Amino acid sequence: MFAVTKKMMYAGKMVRGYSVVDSYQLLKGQELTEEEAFLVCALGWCTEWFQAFILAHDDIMDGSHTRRGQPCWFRLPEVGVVAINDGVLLRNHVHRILKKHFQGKAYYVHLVDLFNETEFQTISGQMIDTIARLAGQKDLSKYSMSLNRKIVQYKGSYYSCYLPIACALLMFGENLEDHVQVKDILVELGMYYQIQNDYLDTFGDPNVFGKTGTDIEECKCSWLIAKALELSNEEQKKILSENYGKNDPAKVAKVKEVYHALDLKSAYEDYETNLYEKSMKAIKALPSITVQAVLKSCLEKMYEGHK
Ligand code: GPP
Ligand code: MG
Ligand code: MG
Ligand code: MG
Repeated sequence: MFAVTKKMMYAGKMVRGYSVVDSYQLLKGQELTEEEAFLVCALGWCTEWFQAFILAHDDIMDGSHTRRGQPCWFRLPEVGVVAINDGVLLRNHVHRILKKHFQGKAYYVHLVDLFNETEFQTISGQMIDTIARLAGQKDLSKYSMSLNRKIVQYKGSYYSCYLPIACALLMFGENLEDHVQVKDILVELGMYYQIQNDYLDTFGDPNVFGKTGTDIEECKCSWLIAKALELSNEEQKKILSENYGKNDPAKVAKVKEVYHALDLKSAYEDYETNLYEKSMKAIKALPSITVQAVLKSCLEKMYEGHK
């Protein structure tokens, strides 16, 4: 039996890579051959190299300091702007791995297209994230839940949630066009994943999450500020406008005070609970029990420690 086990601890949880492997194992429902185990791991690594490229570049653009409990790659004195080239190199690994191991497979062209499309969606999300910031710096009232939804959908959802399971489906011989509902469910779940990222940027413990948040200082249109603007009165809106997006710990503290006064923690927990129930209902309505199992496993993993 070629079961893939989590024997070693890596810097990073590798949720995307493991998601490819776990999903394929559930689809197959029986022991993988040695070749299948190798190929599915190679695909898992493609999602991880893709994520490494994204994060190396994202940390430069966000002016971040730490990632996975260490200084961001570009912060190392001997790296600096060379991190741009390193990111592109990581991204190129995806297509080199695909070519080397999948070129002869019928689904090769679909894998290549999936990674290309996911990259386009992710960089488009990053573009909306950075353009929105310019608007928000001038006028915070431009931020809204619908703008945040667009950002989280494109910059995080497709590559974090849809990509790994789509890889497993392709390798299993499925046609992705036959799984439109699966995609819709995963995109919603992926948005939750990114909203959790927004939430933890302010409310997470840096010692646990391995990074210090910069969303308030960087004036990001995060789920928290969008929700705060939705719930706040005029006085609170004024405090947010005067203090959001400034690299000043006293101003950041004032924004956090408003977040606490609005009890954003409860608003986030309500969103989390509703999404779980909505997603589970949609999963149970899918025609294939096997595909249901893949998505249920994904849902449960995302909610581990939350429910
Ligand atoms: C995560 O946003 C989004 C990405 C990592 C997509 C970036 C796209 C690029 C083309 C670089 P985030 O900045 O909130 O993530 P984190 O909080 O982990 O820095
Ligand atoms: Mg970012
Ligand atoms: Mg970032
Ligand atoms: Mg973030």
